[in-house]
Amino acid sequence: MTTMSRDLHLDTLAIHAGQAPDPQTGAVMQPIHLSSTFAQQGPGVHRGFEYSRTDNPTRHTLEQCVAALEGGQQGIAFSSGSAATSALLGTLAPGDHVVVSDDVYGGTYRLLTKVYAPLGIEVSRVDMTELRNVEAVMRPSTKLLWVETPTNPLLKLIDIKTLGWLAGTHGIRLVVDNTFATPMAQRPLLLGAHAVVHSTTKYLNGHSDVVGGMVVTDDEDLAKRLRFIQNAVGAVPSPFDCYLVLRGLKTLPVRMRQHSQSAHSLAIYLDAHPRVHRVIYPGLPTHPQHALAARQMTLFGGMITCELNGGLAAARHVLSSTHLFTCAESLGGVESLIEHPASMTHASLPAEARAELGITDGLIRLSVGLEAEEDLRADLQAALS
Ligand code: P1T
Repeated sequence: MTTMSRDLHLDTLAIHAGQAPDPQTGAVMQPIHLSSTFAQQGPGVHRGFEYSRTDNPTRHTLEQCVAALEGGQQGIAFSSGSAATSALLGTLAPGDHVVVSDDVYGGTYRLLTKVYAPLGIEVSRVDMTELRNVEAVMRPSTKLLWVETPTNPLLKLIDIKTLGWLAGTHGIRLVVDNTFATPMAQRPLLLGAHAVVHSTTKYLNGHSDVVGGMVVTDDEDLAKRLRFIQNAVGAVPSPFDCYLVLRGLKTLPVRMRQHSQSAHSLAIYLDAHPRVHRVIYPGLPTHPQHALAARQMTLFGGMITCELNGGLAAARHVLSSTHLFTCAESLGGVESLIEHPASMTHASLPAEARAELGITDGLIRLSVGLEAEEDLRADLQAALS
């Protein structure tokens, strides 16, 4: 299935890639292989599986499915998005330099500065919406460009094709965290990225009941090193979690279309609301990189960030007044969530960095779920009144 997969549509791949009815029983759905170990005919003679930390059939299927969706050859699954990020950073050596976009998930910034910087990895944070900012900080020791697009939480758009070209001319790698967009909205490997990272916790699973991560790459050498880290460190997802993500993936295309449609209309509604200072949504013509969004993305996604008039007090009021939008960290589930980046997801960013970026106390982030859009609008309307 995965060898034919490139010619099929994403809607089809989401359901079938890496999956065929079980040859022994005919089961149409993938079995959950809970076994931690696998019988060998003799020492080292086996059917591809020895021990579940090293490889597991359910995990293997998930890796193939996500790789096909991203248009890549190799998927390597981890027990969280942060573990996937850490595995990629673990391929670096002391003295290596990483350029990271200034607006990234707080936990990614924390990993870089609090775990990898003390081990000798050098980090430059820049606004990657301008190519010249990246070029200005690159050094002979630069090994990775690390991009989120849209960024978390400010939904800035970064040009993957241009940065893929820049990385290529320097013989280094471009990593794109595709958690917010998903392959339904953009496929970074096809635009020149060397690896894609996901928190599968979010849209790929889509039901807020799994924590997981994934890296997809066509780079054989990188894949080999990541598989080594996957096995040696052992931050692997359980077979049950892999099954849940596989199950979630089957509806990813329909979910993403609906998330995007509802988010787009709510963004338009919020943009006209007198209590809202500004709305950031890639699909709005007022978004500073709207033209890039239209070029690079096939859907604008389900995330909206907006700044309320009235600062922290207004944000607190809205977050404690909505009923359908639950105040919680995370995103990408069928249910709508609302959060306050400054005190929740991005609290690990130093206050000066937050201020410099514009993560103000009045900023709120919405993950628009699959409830009726009219009900979500009424919920926001009541909370804003
Ligand atoms: O939570 P975990 O599965 O470890 O994934 C980390 C991660 C990586 N990349 C991006 C873009 C993310 O948004 C996250 C996690 N983000 C949240 C929990 C959040 O609410 O933004």
